[in-house]
This record gives sequence, structure tokens and C-alpha cells, in this order.
Amino acid sequence: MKLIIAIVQDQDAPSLVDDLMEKEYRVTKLASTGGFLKSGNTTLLMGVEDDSVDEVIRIIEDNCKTRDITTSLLTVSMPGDTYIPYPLEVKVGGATLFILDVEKHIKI
Ligand code: 2BA
Repeated sequence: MKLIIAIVQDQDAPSLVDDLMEKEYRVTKLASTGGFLKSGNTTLLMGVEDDSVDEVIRIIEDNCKTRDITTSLLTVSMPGDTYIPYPLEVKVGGATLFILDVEKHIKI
């Protein structure tokens, strides 16, 4: 068994979870926050059999899009303690996946 941890954009999460549930995969959805943009994203935990990993990745690919986001996170400091927001274009990926071996899976 594998544990797939998928960090996806909030906009893509509802349709992704629907498609996973339709194929009878078990999913836990967590509200998370990206360290760089400091804005919300969604982390999904999925315990899946080894031979289902490729199908789950395909479902994620079908639902998750890369987007260009303009953020004014960076600031330029000016004299007199003034900061001017500095626009920065960032490409946020469709999904960031971590796939781990599961040593034990117990349900109580
Ligand atoms: P954030 O940390 O908010 O990052 C959003 C996007 O900002 C990233 O998209 C990347 O394009 C850019 N970015 C991140 N750190 C940067 C930096 N130091 N300098 C310049 N640009 C930077 P993605 O790479 O697609 O990541 C989307 C979200 O996935 C991240 O949100 C984070 O929550 C998560 N993530 C990505 N890689 C990760 C990793 N290795 N470990 C844990 N979480 C990760």
C-alpha cells in the first residue's frame, strides 16, 4: 500500500475529490497553507493499493491545472519606513505529490 499526499489548489479540490470518490478511493481532505504565498491550498491524503497509484495520478492530472498568479508579497523598502508592494508572477503547479510506502494500515 502507498500513501499519496497531494497538495493541490483549492479551486481544483472539489472536482478532484468527486472523481476520486466516484472511483471508490478513500480520501482525507485537509485545509493547508503554502509557505511561500501564505495562501490557502488543499492537502489530500489517500491510502491506495500499489496497483492503483497510476490511476490516482491520472485522475489528479485530469483535474489539476497549473496557474500563473501575480502576488504582491514582496515589498521594496523606501525611505521613511515606507514599503511599496512589488508584483511577482508565480507559476503554481497543478499538484505536488509525495508517494510513500505504508508499513502498516490498521483500522480499529
Ligand atoms: P507555496 O509555498 O505557497 O508556493 C506557491 C508557488 O510559489 C510554488 O508553486 C512555486 O511556484 C512558488 N515558490 C515557492 N517557493 C518559492 C521560492 N522560494 N522562490 C520563488 N518561488 C517560489 P508549487 O511549486 O507548485 O507549489 C505549490 C504548493 O505546494 C506550495 O505553496 C506548497 O504549499 C506546496 N509544496 C510545493 N513543494 C513542496 C515541498 N517540496 N514540500 C512541501 N510542500 C510543497
